[in-house]
Amino acid sequence: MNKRCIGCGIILQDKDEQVLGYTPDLKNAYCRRCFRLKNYGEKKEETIDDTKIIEKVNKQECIVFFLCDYLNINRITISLFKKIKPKKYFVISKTDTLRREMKEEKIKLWLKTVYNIEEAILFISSNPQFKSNNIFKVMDEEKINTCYLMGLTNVGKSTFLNKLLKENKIKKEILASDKPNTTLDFIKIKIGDYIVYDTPGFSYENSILAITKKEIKPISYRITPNSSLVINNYEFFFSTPNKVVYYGLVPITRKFTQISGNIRVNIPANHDIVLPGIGFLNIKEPCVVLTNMPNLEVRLNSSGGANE
Ligand SMILES: Nc1nc2c(ncn2[C@@H]2O[C@H](COP(=O)(O)OP(=O)(O)OP(=O)(O)O)[C@@H](O)[C@H]2O)c(=O)[nH]1
Ligand SMILES: [Mg+2]
Repeated sequence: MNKRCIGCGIILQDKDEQVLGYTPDLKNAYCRRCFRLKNYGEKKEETIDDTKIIEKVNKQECIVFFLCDYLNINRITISLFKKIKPKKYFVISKTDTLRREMKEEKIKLWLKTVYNIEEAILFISSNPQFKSNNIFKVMDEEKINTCYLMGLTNVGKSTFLNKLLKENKIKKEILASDKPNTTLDFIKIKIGDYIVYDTPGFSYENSILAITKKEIKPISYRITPNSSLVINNYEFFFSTPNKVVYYGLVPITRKFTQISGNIRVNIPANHDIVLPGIGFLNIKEPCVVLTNMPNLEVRLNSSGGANE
């Protein structure tokens, strides 16, 4: 049987240095890429075929835990979730990054109303100080012993699996990192009677993906008429006064000039402009925004009860 790299799941080979999975010695546990990523933080970009991953999982008899951190909940990730056919759970990962005032029940209700999520919603964190939903208990209830951890790259799939391994005193470590697409192939891990698969993460087609690591700290802005907010090449111009709260992971700047974008978007009161891979802007007052961001998603805000 082909031996797989414990770091990323790819089949190990000692024939071609230019091909993924290369190791000079097949006795090694890690391929050369993972060895270098682990020891020197080096990594080349790899592309993952989202459709193939979903097609493969859709043929399995299993449960899918679809991980998504709070800032990456948007119509792109939700549409990936909806393509998954086996029994699935929507799992909010990295709950240690949520503000303490946010209530799980309120977030659940918002996901149901705004994104029509009918499935059960769970909350997990890899931080040992935070209580996670027990996925093994869920598997017992469903009477299925195989599960797949799926989701965008960097949402914490491998870190969560490492937490499960540690809690079950299994000395194995899957590679987890700040770099996108750390996991390259399915990694099968047996924990007692359960089989947990780690999978390669999906990526946004036209967007960066900033990594949620610390508590999300909203930043409030009082918008003066005829000024803009600029985030990662995207500009949002307001002609009327407003109050905006930014929940995001990349720097935001203000500009007091008209912008280049000419797409007009109507924003109802307390709605978000969604910034895939970054977070969102919560716009408090109804307004028209001028922007250069195409296909903008506007949705009802969820503060999870934090702003009530
Ligand atoms: N604060 C916080 N950070 C986390 C948590 N889980 C993972 N991270 C961080 O998020 C980054 C990505 O974690 P990974 O476990 O490699 O993510 P992944 O989903 O396996 O990514 P791919 O293999 O690329 O699909 C790492 O820097 C982790 O330290 C968590 O529960 N809380
Ligand atoms: Mg991974």
